[in-house]
Amino acid sequence: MVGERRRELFSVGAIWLVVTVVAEYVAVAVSLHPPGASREARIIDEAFDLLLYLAIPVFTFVVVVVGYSIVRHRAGPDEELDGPPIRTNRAFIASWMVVTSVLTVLVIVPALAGMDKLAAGPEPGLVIDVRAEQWSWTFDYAGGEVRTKDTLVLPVDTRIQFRITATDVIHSFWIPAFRIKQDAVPGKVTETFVTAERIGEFRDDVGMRVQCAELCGLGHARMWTDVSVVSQEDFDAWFSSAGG
Ligand SMILES: [Cu+2]
Repeated sequence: MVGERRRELFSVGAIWLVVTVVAEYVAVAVSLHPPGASREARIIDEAFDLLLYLAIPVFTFVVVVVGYSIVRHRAGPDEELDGPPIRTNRAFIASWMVVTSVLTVLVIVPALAGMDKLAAGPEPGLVIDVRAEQWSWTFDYAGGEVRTKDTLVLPVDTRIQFRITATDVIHSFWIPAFRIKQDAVPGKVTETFVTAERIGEFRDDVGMRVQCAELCGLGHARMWTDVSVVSQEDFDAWFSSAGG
């Protein structure tokens, strides 16, 4: 009986190990992220990957144990009695609590380290005031010297501070390719920082857009604006031609 149980534990452990190695390999080999175009996107994708690598063994453990039990221990067609009652297993409970506690602490690490990296950065080289309303975005550059509504034009490799507010209801300022999202709240100014690292625009990548991410009424889904990241020279030329 004990020998049989040991053999089963060994089989389950071996299957778990193999499935986990395969799943980790796939997770490393296949990129799950949509294209990223900012410094912040790299930091957030890194944290996401680390959390995924930590989650895989937990997921495969549950799937393998349940799958093994279903296949190996299903009741036969004539078995109508309940199985033997299981009251408790102190060793299992203790180790389960220790392992899950350690994992819980570990998943905090990439989040804290990532937030630290996001906060660290040079002084912003450009401040843009963002106003959200039903159902459009307005961008004021350098205190209102230049105002745009149709395209958010940004210089590459410059840390930009967005000061965000709303005039009517709560909206959310989200640029998928930059992995940043910040609520736009009436009567309040929220902020977020981003450093675009790739020249490009919406036509190359649908993630390059400001999209409202807080359901704000009938026009919510259409509340989006192109983002265009250009070189510093092109930005300066655009800025002066726009009246700045
Ligand atoms: Cu909105």
